Amino acid sequence: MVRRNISAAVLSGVLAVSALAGCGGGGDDAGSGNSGGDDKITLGFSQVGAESGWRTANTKSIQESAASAGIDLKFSDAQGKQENQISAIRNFITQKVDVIAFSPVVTSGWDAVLKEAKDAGIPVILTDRAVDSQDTSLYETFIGSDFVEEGKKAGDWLVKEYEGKTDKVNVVELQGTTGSAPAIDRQKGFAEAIKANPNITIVKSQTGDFKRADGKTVMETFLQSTPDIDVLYAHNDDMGLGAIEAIEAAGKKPGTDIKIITVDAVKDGMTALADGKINFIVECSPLLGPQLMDLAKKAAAGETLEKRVLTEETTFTQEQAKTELPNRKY
Ligand code: GYE
Repeated sequence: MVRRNISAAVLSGVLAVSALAGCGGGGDDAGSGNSGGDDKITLGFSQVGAESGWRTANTKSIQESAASAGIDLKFSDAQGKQENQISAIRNFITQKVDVIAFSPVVTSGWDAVLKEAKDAGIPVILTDRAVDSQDTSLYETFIGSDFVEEGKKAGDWLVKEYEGKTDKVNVVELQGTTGSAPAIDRQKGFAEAIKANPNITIVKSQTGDFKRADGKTVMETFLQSTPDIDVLYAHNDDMGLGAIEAIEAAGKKPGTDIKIITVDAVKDGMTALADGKINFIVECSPLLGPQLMDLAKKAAAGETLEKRVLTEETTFTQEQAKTELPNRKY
């Protein structure tokens, strides 16, 4: 099949790489070689799960962009478990896919399986979340947001909000999945941003696993144990939305009695922001699909990729949310 929007040079590069991959196991894989054959790139993608609105939008972006880029996507949902991701990656290696991409649920414990992919000659692209592997040759590139920066933006807003005031500000924090890059970094960036203001303190911090239901139950325990909460910082919209339910059930007004800062800016979060129930959202874009497909094609063609590809993002106040909401795609 003749494919659209792919240059002859890239195409021949792709063919060369798939031919090599075919020879790697001594096999005689069909499809690589003659023009007119099915020379599609195969991308194995291991997704974290479906824990949040962000994740659902991310999955959709990856599936749709693979289809429009003419990439054969093998998609695997790990249901939040690292061991599922490791076995999905091993399966992709056995299937001799051209490229592997995955969004690591936690940062540590990847060296062995990444080494297996490297030994098999299959390039790996980290998508959305980082790993803590010291050997950066184990992956080609890492595409995603700067989570420390996101945490900083959240903290900077808070510092500004209480500028010139010396009263104690009690903050509770709902952390993302324990050991995940966004939870580690969003905590770090936020703590850095508020540290020069000793009146602003984090009085409680616990994981809500990036899930709405957990955000609600953890917020319930925060409300029971800590009567004077001024601010909630939730590492994603979903946990913030769950917490809003708990706050309302406790007879308090979210956004007024307790100020709320979240990260992501998915439609439900933006709606709560426009309604005055959330005060500030730091955007984290899940629309990584198109760039990922581009990088996958380049990796399959043997090109050297930039080691870090950053996503561009912004922040939203309540007023900005009202303007943005009609255009929000996810
Ligand atoms: O913020 C959260 C999701 O890794 C950036 O994971 C992602 C985070 C996102 O569950 O909603």
